Amino acid sequence: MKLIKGGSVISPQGIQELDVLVGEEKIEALLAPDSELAKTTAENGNAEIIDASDKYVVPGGIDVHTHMELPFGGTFASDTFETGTRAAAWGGTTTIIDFAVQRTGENVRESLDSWFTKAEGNCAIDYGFHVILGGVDEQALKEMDILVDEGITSFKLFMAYPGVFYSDDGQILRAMQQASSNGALIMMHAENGIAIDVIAEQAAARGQTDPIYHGITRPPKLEGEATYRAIQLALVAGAPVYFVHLSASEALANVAEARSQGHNVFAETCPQYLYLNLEEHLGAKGFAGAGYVCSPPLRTKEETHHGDLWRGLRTNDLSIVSTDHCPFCMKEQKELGLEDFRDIPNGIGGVEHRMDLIYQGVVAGELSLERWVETCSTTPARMFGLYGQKGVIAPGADADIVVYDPKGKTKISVDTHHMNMDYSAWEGFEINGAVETVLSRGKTLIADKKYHGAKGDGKYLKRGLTQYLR
Ligand code: DUC
Ligand code: ZN
Ligand code: ZN
Repeated sequence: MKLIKGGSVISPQGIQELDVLVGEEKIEALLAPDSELAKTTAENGNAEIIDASDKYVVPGGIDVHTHMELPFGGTFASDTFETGTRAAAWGGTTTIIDFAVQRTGENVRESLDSWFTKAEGNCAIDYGFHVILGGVDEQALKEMDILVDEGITSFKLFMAYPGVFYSDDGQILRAMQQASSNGALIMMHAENGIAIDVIAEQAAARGQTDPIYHGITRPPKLEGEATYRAIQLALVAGAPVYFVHLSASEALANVAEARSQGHNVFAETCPQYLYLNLEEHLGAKGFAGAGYVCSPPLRTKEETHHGDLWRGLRTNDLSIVSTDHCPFCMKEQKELGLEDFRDIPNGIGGVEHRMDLIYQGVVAGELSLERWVETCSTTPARMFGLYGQKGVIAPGADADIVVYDPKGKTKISVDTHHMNMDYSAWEGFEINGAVETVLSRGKTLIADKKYHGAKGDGKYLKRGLTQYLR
C-alpha cells in the first residue's frame, strides 16, 4: 500500500485536496484530507507515505505518438523501447502508444509481430500500438477488422512520403470506409507529399540544400490543403478522423471549421510546434538545424502558428499534446543529410519533456492546470480506448500517478536527459516545475531523483474503440 498525502489532485473537472490510497496495482480510494482511514493507514505503518504537500497529483502522462526504433530515412530511431520508455518515465509519462509499421508490400500481421517482439519484456511503462498502413490493399483492409478485435483500434495513413508510406486518396477513402464499419480511428499525416517532393527537388537543383530548406519546401498551405482534403474524404466515408502533429494555422482552421459543424474531426499538436521555429531552430548556424528537421516542419515565428496552436488547445480544436518522439543522433544519423536536407532523417526526440513543456503553458497563462491534465493524459486515454484504466485518478483505475512539484526547477540538457540522443532539441530550456515521483501501476519508477524501475515493468495494453466521438 501507498498513501499519497496532502496533495492537490488535478483532473479536467477541477482541483481537489485529496489523499490517494494505492493498492497492489490500482487506486483503492480517494480520501478527504485527514480522513480517519488516512490517519489509521498512516499510523499502522502498513502503507508507504508519499508526502505531496504543496504538490500536484496528476494521472500519469499518456503519449499517443512515439516511434521507438523506427526504421526511417536509411537508419533507425535511436531510442529502443527500453531507453525510450525509461526516459518517458523520468518525464512523468506512464503510457505510450507507438506505431507499428506496415510498409508497402509487407504483410500487416508480420509487421506488427516484429513490433511486439521489439517491445516485449523491454518497456519501463505500459504500451499499446497503432498500425501505420503503408499499403492499403484488400488484405490490409481485412486485417484492420481483426486488429480492432484484438485491441489495435487506430491506423495511421500518410498523405506525405511518396514511395515510402504514402497513400493516395482512393486508398485513404477505402481505409476510412473500413474504419466507418469497424469503429477504428484513422490518424492522418496531412501534408501534400506529391507537391512537396516537386518543390524540394527544385530547391535542391538550385543548390539550396541546407536544413532550413526542409521547412521552406513544406509550406503550411500544403498541410492546410491536405487537412481539408482528408476531412472531406472522412465525411464522405462517414468515419472520424484524427490529425497527428498538426503544426500550421491553415490546418487548424480547417479542423476548427469542421468541428464547428459538429463533425468527428480531432487533432493533436506537439511541443515542438508550440515553442520552436523555422528561423532560429531549423535555420540554426551550420548543420545544427538538422536536429530540428521533422515533418511537418517547424513553422515560421513571423506568422500566427504558435499563438493559434495554444488557442486551439484552449478551445479543444486541438485535443491532445503528443510528442511524435522520433529521435536521431546528430552523429552518423542526422549527418546522412550533410549534403542534402532531403537525406536528413526526419524526427525530434521529446518523450521525456512533454509534461514539463506543456506545464510551462500553465505557468505562462496559456492553459489551465485542468487543461494540462486533459490534453496530456485524460483525452489521450479517451481518444484511444484506455479511459477508466488510464487517464484518471479514481478508485479502480491503474495507479499511474505523478507527483509534480510546481516549485521545482529544471534545465533541459543533453547532459542530463535520459533519451538516447547526442543532442537535445530543447537544450537550455528552463522549466519551472519538476516531476518528483512517478508510480506506474502502483510501482515507484521515479523518486528521490533516482530510477527504481526495471526493464519489463511495462505491459502491453489491449485498447478499446475510441471513447471520444461527439
Ligand atoms: N514525422 C517525423 O518527423 N518523423 C517520423 C514520421 C513523421 O511523420
Ligand atoms: Zn507523421
Ligand atoms: Zn510520427
